[in-house]
Amino acid sequence: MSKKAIGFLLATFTLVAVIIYSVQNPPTADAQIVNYKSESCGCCKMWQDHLIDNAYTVEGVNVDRMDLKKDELGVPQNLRSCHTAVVEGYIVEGHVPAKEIQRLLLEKPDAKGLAVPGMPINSPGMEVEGAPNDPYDVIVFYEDGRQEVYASY
Ligand SMILES: [Cu+2]
Repeated sequence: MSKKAIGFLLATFTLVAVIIYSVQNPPTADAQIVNYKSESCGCCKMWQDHLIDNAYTVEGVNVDRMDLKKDELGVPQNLRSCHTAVVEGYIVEGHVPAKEIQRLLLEKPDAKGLAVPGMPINSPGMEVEGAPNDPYDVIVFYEDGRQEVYASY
């Protein structure tokens, strides 16, 4: 085999190894999520468990005044829910599915964050056995006030 052919094979093997590695270790796998919540909030805790089940590292931080925390982080009034999380500089407000956080971290839009306003029944962490699903949108919001539908459930 020529040196060139060996070089080509090595390059190919390296590329394949890198691809396999990145598929098995998506960039979100070691994303640190800090979740601000009230100590008494059960669904906030259930949402954290949903993230942990999806291989995120979550630190829950109990806050006395969530309204002040949301003011400080700049969560728009109309998008507010129970907990407010921060991941890689993005705000994640409310019961956003882990899948959409993964998409956010892959696409890295020039946005401020994602939100699921309110607390829709059967969104992650809001499971109610036997209750019909509340349809809901995941909203992406921007520094300049723009808000768009990111995903619909
Ligand atoms: Cu909640």
